[in-house]
Amino acid sequence: MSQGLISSSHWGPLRATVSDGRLSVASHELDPDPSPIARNLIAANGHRSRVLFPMVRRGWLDGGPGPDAARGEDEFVRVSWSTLYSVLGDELRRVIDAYGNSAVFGGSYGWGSAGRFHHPQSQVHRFLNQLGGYTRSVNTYSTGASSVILPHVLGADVDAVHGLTSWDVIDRHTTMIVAFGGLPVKNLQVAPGGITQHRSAERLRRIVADGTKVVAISPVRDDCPPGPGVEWLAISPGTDVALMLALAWVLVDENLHDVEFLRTRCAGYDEFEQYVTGRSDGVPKRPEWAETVTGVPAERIVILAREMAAHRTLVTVTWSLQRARHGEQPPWAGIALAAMLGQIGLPGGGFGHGYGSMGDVGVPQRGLRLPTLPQGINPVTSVIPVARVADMLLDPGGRYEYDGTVAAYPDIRLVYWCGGNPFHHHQDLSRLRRAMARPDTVVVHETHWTATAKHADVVVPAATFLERSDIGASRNDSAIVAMRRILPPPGEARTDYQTFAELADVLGVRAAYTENRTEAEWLRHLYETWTATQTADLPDFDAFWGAGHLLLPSVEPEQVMLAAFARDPTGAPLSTPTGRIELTSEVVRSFGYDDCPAHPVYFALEQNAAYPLTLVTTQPARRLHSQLDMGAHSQDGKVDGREPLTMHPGDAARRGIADGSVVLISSAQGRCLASARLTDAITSGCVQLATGAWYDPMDPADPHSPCAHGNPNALTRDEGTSRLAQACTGQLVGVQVEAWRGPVPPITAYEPPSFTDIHRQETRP
Ligand SMILES: Nc1nc2c(c(=O)[nH]1)N[C@H]1C(S)=C(S)[C@@H](COP(=O)(O)OP(=O)(O)OC[C@H]3O[C@@H](n4cnc5c(=O)[nH]c(N)nc54)[C@H](O)[C@@H]3O)O[C@H]1N2
Ligand SMILES: Nc1nc2c(c(=O)[nH]1)N[C@H]1C(S)=C(S)[C@@H](COP(=O)(O)OP(=O)(O)OC[C@H]3O[C@@H](n4cnc5c(=O)[nH]c(N)nc54)[C@H](O)[C@@H]3O)O[C@H]1N2
Ligand SMILES: [Mo]
Repeated sequence: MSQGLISSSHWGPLRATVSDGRLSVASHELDPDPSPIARNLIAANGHRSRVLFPMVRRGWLDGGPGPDAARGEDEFVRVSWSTLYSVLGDELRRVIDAYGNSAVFGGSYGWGSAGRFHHPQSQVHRFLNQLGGYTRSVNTYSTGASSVILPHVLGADVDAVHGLTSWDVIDRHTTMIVAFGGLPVKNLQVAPGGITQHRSAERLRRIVADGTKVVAISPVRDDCPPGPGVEWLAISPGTDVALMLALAWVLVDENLHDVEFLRTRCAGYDEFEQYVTGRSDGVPKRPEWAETVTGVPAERIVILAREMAAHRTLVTVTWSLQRARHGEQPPWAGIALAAMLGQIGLPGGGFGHGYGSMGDVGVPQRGLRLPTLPQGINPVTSVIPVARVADMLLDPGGRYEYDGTVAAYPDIRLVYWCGGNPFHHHQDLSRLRRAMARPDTVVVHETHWTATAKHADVVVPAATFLERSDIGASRNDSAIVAMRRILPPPGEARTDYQTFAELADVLGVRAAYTENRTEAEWLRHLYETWTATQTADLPDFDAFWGAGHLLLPSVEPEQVMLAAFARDPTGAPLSTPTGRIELTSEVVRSFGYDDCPAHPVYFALEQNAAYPLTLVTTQPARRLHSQLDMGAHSQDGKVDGREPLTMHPGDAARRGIADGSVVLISSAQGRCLASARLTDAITSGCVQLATGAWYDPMDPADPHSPCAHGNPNALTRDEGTSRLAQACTGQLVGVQVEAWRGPVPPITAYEPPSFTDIHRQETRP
């Protein structure tokens, strides 16, 4: 029997013990394949980068609220909790009274930590709703383009589409997987809210080991586990749609497409075919054309198309492909290709989205409502697509288009972030610094001194998930976990709930916010209101809490996406205007967007001769985003403390770059350092740098100084996918790489800012 108190994280459940103040973390016996990301927890606990006390930025405290370019370089002043509640309460009141609730941006995008009650976004939204609401954001950085295009094409929400064919069905029925973006196992460690029993990686490895033909189309070889049937098809990043169109061209040319499926289940195929054959635009999408664009040999494209038609084929597209300019196109073109094969709705065939992107994709969907903290009602109608945050702050009143609408950016005076790290997730960080200089006040609740916390005026020290009790649950997970408080919060850190309750008190809405419940009472309440909605006979709260987890009834594992529709398209129509799969969308056409026309189209990446390499900014294998980057597992992946840039030896030799040396990466937006890692497992012309190294501008006073640590968002471009989705395009950016000849700067990202302690009248460090 394992020892230790149970908790749960986005990368899985764990058991933790504390002896002599030292934390140790072990896996949970329920989990057959625990993630080593948990190792990062040890160093993060008690790390110098923890926010220990309420802090207010010097310039804001002395000069009052207002735009200030000193955010990010100023020092802080330690204040008491009562001072913090009073100055922050006054400021919220001032902004809301003077400018209205839409002047408060409370989108607060980010993953926070596992736990349904302390879910930071739910807490901040519930709090701001008690005050009359806030400007919110819609969609995600994850699937921002898909979430807008897929409803037009399939009449379904992206969450209802991704991975709906389960791994079990793929294992049993699929004979060929054509994986655009590959099937990277590294990404299967996590799911929002946690994975109690990691099984996806093992299922994928088994499918691959069994000899299933897998064509992993990616600039990176390691994007698929090795197996006898695995072929790496190296492709130039951003060109997948060209390959899809050429495969479609061969299907038409050799009459291998399923005319009946296209006629009865799809709308607008003819127009798409005219584009494929070049009758509409004069460019036949022949394999020879695609070879010059993608780097994939034309003969291979011809044979691949024949193989796809001959097999039970799953066409899958990772989410990464839609996190780029014109990101609407790869999932749409992937659906068109799968539709031409006519296997949508057949077990193991058709289209998939996000296999290899997230641990819960391909896990049978439970459609489970989770225990959820009610957020209340937000009467404010002002809203932005999530990745347009810097545009909003820099251009109040500016007009933008989105999914057929035109709207104006609100005039934001106060930015409130709780549970996210925009200096991790957003693009073009020096532009974000300029944007964050614009509002009167920036408030950040953080556990650690991230770059976002350093750019705030009011920094609220937050307890981590190990420092509070909660209920861990995730949408398709097999269990619900009783998360126990393992440690007391260090210094004066408090849970976000405690902070909001006290702030609500200052603002006269405490009872509405807390409903007079303590944390323990809320957990019981959320559990009981949740069990009341479930049909299964579930244990009461005390039994659940005592047991440590609750295994949920198993679900039908043989799920197949769009099976009912494919069997009977008129009896079970899709929720599109035609009831069919829209390969041409009249609704999208009616928007008149040249950057997202009526059917899938190939757009070439913008080229800039000064930045001839394409940087791919993938999810980090050794951490979750920026979280716990100071931990041992994350640090073990760095070279001399810097994030590695994967590069082809030929590209390196031409630039005089040696393996392990420090390089300077430049883009039209900015610069950062990294350590070169040379390997022929990457396509020439492409370099790769994972996200999540904490942003570390060499000179915080100069917004254009390079990041010393290797944060790719110092380089990326802050531009929407298209006028349709306006989604994040952070995955790809044109760069140049050169050997770094200057003195190698230290990594200072984890150092807390200097602050004055008015209690002790001293300055640190
Ligand atoms: N270039 C590029 N950029 C990308 C991507 C990419 O592919 N390329 N991917 C994008 C994607 S898909 C995503 S989802 C985003 C991820 O972006 P984020 O979700 O913003 O990244 P995290 O590092 O998870 O940030 C969560 C923050 O919450 C804090 N936190 C954790 N628990 C708590 C808590 O209980 N309370 C409070 N107050 N804070 C807490 C953590 O310390 C951390 O700083 O990044 C996006 N950015
Ligand atoms: N370990 C770990 N796992 C994670 C996360 C994490 O932070 N850490 N984050 C999670 C989150 S929030 C999300 S949204 C998902 C994201 O899931 P994805 O967006 O799918 O993940 P990425 O790792 O960014 O990209 C997957 C692969 O796509 C390939 N790729 C990139 N561009 C192209 C291209 O143009 N063409 C082709 N063919 N391939 C390309 C890259 O080589 C990369 O390895 O990951 C989740 N999983
Ligand atoms: Mo994501």
